[in-house]
Amino acid sequence: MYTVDYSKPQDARAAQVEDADRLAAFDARVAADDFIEPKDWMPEAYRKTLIRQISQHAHSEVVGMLPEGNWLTRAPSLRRKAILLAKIQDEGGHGLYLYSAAETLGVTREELIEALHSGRAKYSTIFNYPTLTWADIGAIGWLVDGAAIMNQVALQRTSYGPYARAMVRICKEESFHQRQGYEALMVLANGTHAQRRMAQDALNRWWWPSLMMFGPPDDNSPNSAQSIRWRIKRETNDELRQRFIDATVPQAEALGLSIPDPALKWNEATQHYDCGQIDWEEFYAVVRGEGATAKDRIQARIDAWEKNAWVREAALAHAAKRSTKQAA
Ligand code: BYC
Repeated sequence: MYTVDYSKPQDARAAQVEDADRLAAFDARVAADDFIEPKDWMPEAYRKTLIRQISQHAHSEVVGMLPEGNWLTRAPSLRRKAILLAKIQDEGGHGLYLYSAAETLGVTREELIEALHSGRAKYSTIFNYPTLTWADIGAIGWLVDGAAIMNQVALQRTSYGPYARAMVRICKEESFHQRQGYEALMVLANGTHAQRRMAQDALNRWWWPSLMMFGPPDDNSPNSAQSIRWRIKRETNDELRQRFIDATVPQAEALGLSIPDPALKWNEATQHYDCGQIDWEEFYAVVRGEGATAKDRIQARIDAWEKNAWVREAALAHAAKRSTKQAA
């Protein structure tokens, strides 16, 4: 059994001690855009990197249910409530596909959950921001799911088969999430003065944290170079962030809302938007779990795990009873 280990992989040099032929064959398959499958040989550092990234992705999906769940009982109409409920259930499903993909690498679900609860595993910084108004639910769909799709479309071509296949379905669902968020904000942006102000305030608070979702800048991203070589990551943090900015600015203009960045400007020469400086101090503070929201998020997950233990026990007892009957 593989024990979950979030320490840094030793980089490709550690793999040199492993069988050189198998390593060469592995590298050739990755270079040929072949998928690596669970039973295939893989360098230990590749396995570790995948477990880290896939499980952190799974944790993000599940922790991401919490800020939205906060608004389920306060959705402004039955229609909005049904949509939000469906979206949150989708996120739970994404977590399950991703935990299952991580388990194919030899780690157990319990080990992964323990790493989240003990704070050893990370989850996306974006979910440590509070949802203060209904407009935040629209902003999460539009910006947070929008940023997630930008990253996940690229991950459909990641080199590990189970992760790539999980992404295909996740991307389909995320595009519905992005559209429902945009549509909810469009209603507010075209509504009363107070609703419009609420939409602008949500954009002001979610814009910069959404840009941080893509991770640190490329020159300060310790995992990127190796992950790109292994084709776990297909594009860099900065490339994906830029693509998101370029796609989202015209969407904000269509809503009649202003991006809270005075330095934002179309650059004719590069054919991209230039933007202001991201507050990386804030990003690293949120990654370290500073602030009350992070503690609440983890406590909510621990409470859910402990209070619902009876469901897991009942399911396991039922499965054991069925297999005893079948054996008799
Ligand atoms: N938050 O070397 P780097 C969703 C960490 S959820 C926290 O660039 P890497 C949704 C990073 O882990 C979508 N930590 O790392 C759900 C690393 O620390 P460790 C979530 C971050 O892995 C519900 C360190 O910073 N999507 O869609 O090469 C409702 C250095 O970074 C963050 C995914 O998880 C962050 N934002 O690249 C609505 C996508 N960024 O682990 C929506 C899959 C960086 O070395 N993940 N760190 O201690 C990825 O693509 C990559 O893991 C990342 C980071 C681009 C996020």
